[in-house]
Amino acid sequence: KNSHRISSFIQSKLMTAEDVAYKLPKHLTLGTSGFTPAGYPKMIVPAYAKRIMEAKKRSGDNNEFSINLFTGASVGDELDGVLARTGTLKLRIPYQSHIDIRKLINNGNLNYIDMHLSHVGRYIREGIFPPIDVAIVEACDVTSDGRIYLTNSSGMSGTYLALAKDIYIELNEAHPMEMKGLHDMFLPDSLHGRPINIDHVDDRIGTPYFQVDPKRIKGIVRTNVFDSAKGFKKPDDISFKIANNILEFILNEVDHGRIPKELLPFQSGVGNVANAVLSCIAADKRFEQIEMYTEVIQDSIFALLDADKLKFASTTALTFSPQGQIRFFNEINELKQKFVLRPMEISNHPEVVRRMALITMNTALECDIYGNVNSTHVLGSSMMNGIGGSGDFTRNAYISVFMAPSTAKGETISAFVPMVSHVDHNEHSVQVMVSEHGLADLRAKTPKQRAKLIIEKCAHPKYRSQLLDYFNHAQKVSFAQHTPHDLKTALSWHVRLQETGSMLEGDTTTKTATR
Ligand code: 0RQ
Repeated sequence: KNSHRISSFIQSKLMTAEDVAYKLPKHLTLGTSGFTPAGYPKMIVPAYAKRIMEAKKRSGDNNEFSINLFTGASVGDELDGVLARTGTLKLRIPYQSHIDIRKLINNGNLNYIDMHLSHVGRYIREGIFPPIDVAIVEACDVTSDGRIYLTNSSGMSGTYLALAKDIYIELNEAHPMEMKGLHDMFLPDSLHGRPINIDHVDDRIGTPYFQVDPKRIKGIVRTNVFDSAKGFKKPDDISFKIANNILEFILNEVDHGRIPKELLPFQSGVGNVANAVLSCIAADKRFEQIEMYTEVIQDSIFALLDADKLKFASTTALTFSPQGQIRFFNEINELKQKFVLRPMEISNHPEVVRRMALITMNTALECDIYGNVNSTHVLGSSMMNGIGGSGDFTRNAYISVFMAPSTAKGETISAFVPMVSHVDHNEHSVQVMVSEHGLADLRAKTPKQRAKLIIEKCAHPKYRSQLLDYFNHAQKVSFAQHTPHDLKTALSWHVRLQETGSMLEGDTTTKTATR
């Protein structure tokens, strides 16, 4: 554990989490640091939740408090969990992955606006969303002239610090002072802005801190806690197969001169498959050094570092397990040269993403035979996490790849369906679809050619003939032949899943509908 030098400025602002909890308004729009879940505040909000619960007990009034919670992306239980359990959350933006928040959303008890992360700042600056009353941001240092040095994520911190009426800082001493210098703080102009001059993954255009008028900092709470990111799970066989299919595709693109030999920067989402891709690159002699331009870096980066294959990584969060955090902090001086943390308004900005010429790799819940992807809604209605940055990156990618295991829930669900029950990424943006069975290169293909490829290459053998039957039948009854559909049965797989617990025709082994 580190012990920070507490300056007289910090000393003059010190408060306990409980002190702050009693200063926060009862009706609050709160903007916090934190992204997937890294660098989020961990002490003040649990104290505030305690205050709310005590007040509720005393008065029995459920409407005495109401909270809108704005973050960068998903945050830990100390923020999403404790607030969800107070029953006072009214609005949550823009991305979450907490079980209690998800329950509230899907029971219809919490307004959730699922949006492209690159749009969030604008919506707040322009007053489309309510203004930020209070920003609570985790930092590793604060200076008397108001320079705030962030911790494991950048997310929306800069924007909330710029816009909030009051600022509270959690000074987290678990982070070494050497974290200073990792961040590159720069916010875009509104409307006709200056170009964002990032030409290379490692370009810096801002400052390592975000500066505010120190008078706006109303209090500083000392903490010493790690982020609650889960431990690193070794990718499974299916993830490795998907990863290998992607890498073979990339090498083939290099052979055809469409990707340079030194490759292009990678963006990858969170989860098993994303980790497997990096593990495979680390182990595969055909790959030398790679660059990342992404939102989230997980523990799988260490395999690349150990193989000396990481040239540079630009991200908005370092989402490490406790072991990963310890390793990163121990090697911070060395590793600092290879990382930059950017605000998500920059990391996800279409202008920069397009200029970076990225190979993007994100995960689909389901994909239809024509290449439309659903990443967010189970059975068209139940929110999983949110679109996050996947749309920002996909739409502006040099090559956009979507990956999915071909089935879910013990093969009762096919990830490849006649028509997706919700569209996040449409057929015009999805260029490559891949499962453990193979890869469908959808570029320059007509809808009917795409359908054949997706069924043949990606679908699970168990569902292939059922998909072909649909496709053949659709061509017979469709209103027109460009993108043939039978509108009567296009969503029948989802209806069957809801009614019988399986998408498979004649499957009598399951009875419970999946939620
Ligand atoms: O549920 O654990 O209960 O079995 O969905 O699926 O396979 O564990 O995959 O953790 O990578 O999540 C799309 C949700 C995938 C994620 C999604 C069930 C499956 C399992 C999770 P169980 P896996 P992952 C960077 C980019 C959108 C945002 C994004 C996501 C659970 O990747 O949120 O990409 N993406 N952001 O069983 C019903 C289906 C299903 C299904 C899988 N068709 N129907 N359930 N599952 N397919 C990050 C940010 O932007 C911040």
